[in-house]
Amino acid sequence: WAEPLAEGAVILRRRARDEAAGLMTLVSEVSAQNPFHHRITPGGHRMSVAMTNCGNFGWSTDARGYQYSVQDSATGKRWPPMPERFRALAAACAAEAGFEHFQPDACLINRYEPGAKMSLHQDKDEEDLRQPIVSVSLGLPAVFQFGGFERGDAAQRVLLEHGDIVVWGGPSRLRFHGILPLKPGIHPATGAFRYNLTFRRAFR
Ligand code: MD3
Ligand code: FE
Repeated sequence: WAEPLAEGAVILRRRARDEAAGLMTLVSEVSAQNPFHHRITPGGHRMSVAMTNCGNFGWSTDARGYQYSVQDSATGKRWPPMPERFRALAAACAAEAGFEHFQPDACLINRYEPGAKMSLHQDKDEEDLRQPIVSVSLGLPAVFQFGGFERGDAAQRVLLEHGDIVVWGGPSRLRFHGILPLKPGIHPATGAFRYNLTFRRAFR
């Protein structure tokens, strides 16, 4: 069921639950080609979230900064192609939220282990901020923080569970957001982890 979260942001609760096993198989295939990796931020910190990507472009960070690139700077290899099923799911969910013709060219896959978190940040490395981001949560639940337009603004907390999809667009696109440290647990679909797929249009 669809639940408006804020202007431009819609949670499609459990939208991917029935196809989660198939999505996880594809995540495994992508990560067999480009393994999950704890990247180092420009500030020199090792990220607690492990990441990989698929699609024409992938998001990563290293000593030079944050960027979208056609190859993984850690391996020098191109990212694996975005599975058609990923692309179709992201486009369908964007359309359900009112964003027609969403054509993602990048899919960032985040893997959270117990204690892993993502501090409050904005996503603004994409060229056209009128394009939404579609996120798919799989596995262990996490507490998502949804803030305002400035880092210090109060944040609401939303539990994101297995199969939940959120479409973030319009005025919500530039809101600060983050993930609180993951509580340990075992999920039948993902074991000790939470995965999050974010579909983006990096370049026009
Ligand atoms: C709100 N990932 O990869 S997904 C990220 O669960 C990221 O891994 C989190 O934030 C995760 O950048 C949250 C939900 C999400 C993604 C993008 C957004 C929320 C957003 C962009 C704008 C506003
Ligand atoms: Fe983000």
